[in-house]
Amino acid sequence: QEIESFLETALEQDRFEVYYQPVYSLRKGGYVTLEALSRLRHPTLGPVAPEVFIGIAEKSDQIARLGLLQMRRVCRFLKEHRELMEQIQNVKINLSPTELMKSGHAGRLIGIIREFGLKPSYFQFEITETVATEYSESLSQAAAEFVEAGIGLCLDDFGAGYANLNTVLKLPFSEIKLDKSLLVGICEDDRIASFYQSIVAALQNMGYAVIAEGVETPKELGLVSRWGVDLIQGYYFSRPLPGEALLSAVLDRE
Ligand code: G
Ligand code: G
Ligand code: MN
Ligand code: NA
Repeated sequence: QEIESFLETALEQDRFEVYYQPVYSLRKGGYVTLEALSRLRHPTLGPVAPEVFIGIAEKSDQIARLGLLQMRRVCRFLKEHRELMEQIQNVKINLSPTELMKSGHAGRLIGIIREFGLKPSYFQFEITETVATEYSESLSQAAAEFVEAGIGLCLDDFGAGYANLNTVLKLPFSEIKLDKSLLVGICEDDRIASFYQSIVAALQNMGYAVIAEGVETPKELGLVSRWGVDLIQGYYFSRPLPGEALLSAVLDRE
């Protein structure tokens, strides 16, 4: 409850931050995309976990307001750093079910991108499989608007709960992000390793680009790369970083 009113103040005063976690392409040998992740700091309690404030915000209109604020923040950052945009293919933004089912929200997000003079195709929206499960007319309509505008869709957290063929087929995803929980045990248990490898093969055979999330160790990296995964997001390469640190991490690599 205390966090709820703190959230309200943070929204009114635009006090959220955006961190960026770069995604590495093994084939290209460099970072090719970024995921924007919201951060919030309480003056006395310290950092509030995104799981906590996103969860609370999703219970009301707050999540849509947060989505619009963060969209502006990301656009402002990109506009100020054109050199980053030349290096990176797109930026991934997380969207919640509730905000997508709100009528007019998709159009407002696209409107912000255009207002900043940026290309919609420079963005990719991440939707969690739980979202895709709570399938609705308004969700598919929002997805169609995004695709029409040239915005790509990524199925987030695949394997964390509701992974099945229907979830994958429901919306026009171009990319699928394998949840970090799927990596647990791949180095120790051949069956778990086979499972991960098979999911990668199945999704790639269906035409999806696959991202391995949560890669932390050289051993994990070695395995997923042998299994044909090109896109790697994880602490092995980089944690989520504040804007300035992200710029030096991505631009220094050339
Ligand atoms: O780094 P991490 O703890 O940031 O993120 C936790 C979860 O919070 C992620 O699964 C991510 O999808 C979600 N998340 C982070 N930022 C945002 C945001 O701005 N909007 C939405 N809807 N979800 C977010
Ligand atoms: O939206 P999503 O749940 O995909 O957000 C990614 C989450 O995964 C963020 O909370 C981010 O901080 C976290 N994450 C990214 N890479 C790693 C990693 O290598 N290890 C762990 N433990 N978490 C990671
Ligand atoms: Mn995500
Ligand atoms: Na995820």
